[in-house]
Amino acid sequence: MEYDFKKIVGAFAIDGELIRCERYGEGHINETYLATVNESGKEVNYIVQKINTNLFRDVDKLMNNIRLVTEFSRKKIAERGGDPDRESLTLVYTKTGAAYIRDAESGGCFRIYKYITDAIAYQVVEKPEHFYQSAVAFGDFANLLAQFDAKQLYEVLPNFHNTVKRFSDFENSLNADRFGRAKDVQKEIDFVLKRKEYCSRIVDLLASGEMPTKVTHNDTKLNNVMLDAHTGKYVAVIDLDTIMPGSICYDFGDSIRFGCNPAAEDEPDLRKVNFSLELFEVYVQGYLGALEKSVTEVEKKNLAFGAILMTYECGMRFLADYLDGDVYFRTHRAGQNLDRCRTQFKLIEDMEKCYDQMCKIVEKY
Ligand code: ADP
Ligand code: GN1
Ligand code: MG
Repeated sequence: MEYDFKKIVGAFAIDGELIRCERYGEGHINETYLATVNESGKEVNYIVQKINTNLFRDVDKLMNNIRLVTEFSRKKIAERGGDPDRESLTLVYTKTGAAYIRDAESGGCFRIYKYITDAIAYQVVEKPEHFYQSAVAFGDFANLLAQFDAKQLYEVLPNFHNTVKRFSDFENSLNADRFGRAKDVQKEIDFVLKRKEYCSRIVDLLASGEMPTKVTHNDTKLNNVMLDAHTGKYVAVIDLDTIMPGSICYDFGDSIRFGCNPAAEDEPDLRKVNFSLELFEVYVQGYLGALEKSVTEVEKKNLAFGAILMTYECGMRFLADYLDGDVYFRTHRAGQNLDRCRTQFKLIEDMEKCYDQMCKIVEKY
């Protein structure tokens, strides 16, 4: 084991002996482990995460956000007769009541969540029903937090979906070209530059107040929702690091970006990467159905555009990271960020072609 997990898990309010602790999941940001503990003869699982402190500089404030949001949603879930341990992320606090520990040996920051049992986080949509369930999950999550006072939240990653800022970050990576990679990816660079006008549309609507700023999840990938292993129904929304003020067009768009593609996010064979209008409709139905009347006209008018914008932003971030030498998104092989960027651009081309149809579908619901 890379870290002394016996000691780390031992610092939390868990009454048992650690049996094993192994790498788990496919997140790009934190290091996730599945810990199995013997609690009076019973094997109980926990999710242990080493928090990415390169990115999350102020861990106290990050964890305070997560504490506030999970405690709020747990209360709401209990009030409506649900099971908070399963339907919400649940922090296990340390023996002294803290939300995380800083391990003296490695300097790493670790947190522990209760393991959501009998549930799966899918990497690609295997059945339309799963995607529908994820839409209902994120819609329901937004409803749950509708009364949560956003002012309590610390903006963990300022400008996270500020596409104007993202574009200028991209330009900086391009100008620096630290690894001399730009010359090999001119086609992808041009793809980004040609679409600069996309960047300011939602940023401006939020700034002028025409579009409401709401508490949003900001990382609404399919693999950030747990679905019941038997029924396929949604269980919980996870990965709460990026809960911040934002637009529902971002949350909606990010789900579409990831879920309406039957191939993996890093699929090297672009023939397998296609935007599915059928899945788009499935998501719209689930999401708008769950949100009901809380969606404004301006939001509705920009949902389809949000899908293109979030795909553009993500592709641009993957490309910038490729130019930077793969320092942000975890990679397992050379060229992975470039493959990720290319899948996003293929999806954008597809979406641009059927944009009118996407808008019509949104209008329908
Ligand atoms: P990252 O920020 O790196 O994406 P996540 O918090 O999304 O990390 O966790 C990575 C994966 O670990 C998820 O996709 C899911 O498969 C699994 N996971 C995370 N939290 C839980 C939990 N409480 N119960 C069960 N599985 C979990
Ligand atoms: C990262 O942590 P994860 O894997 O759920 C990233 C998202 C990207 C996504 C692309 C904090 O999400 O913004 O859309 O990868 N999270 C952060 O797959 O940057
Ligand atoms: Mg995740």
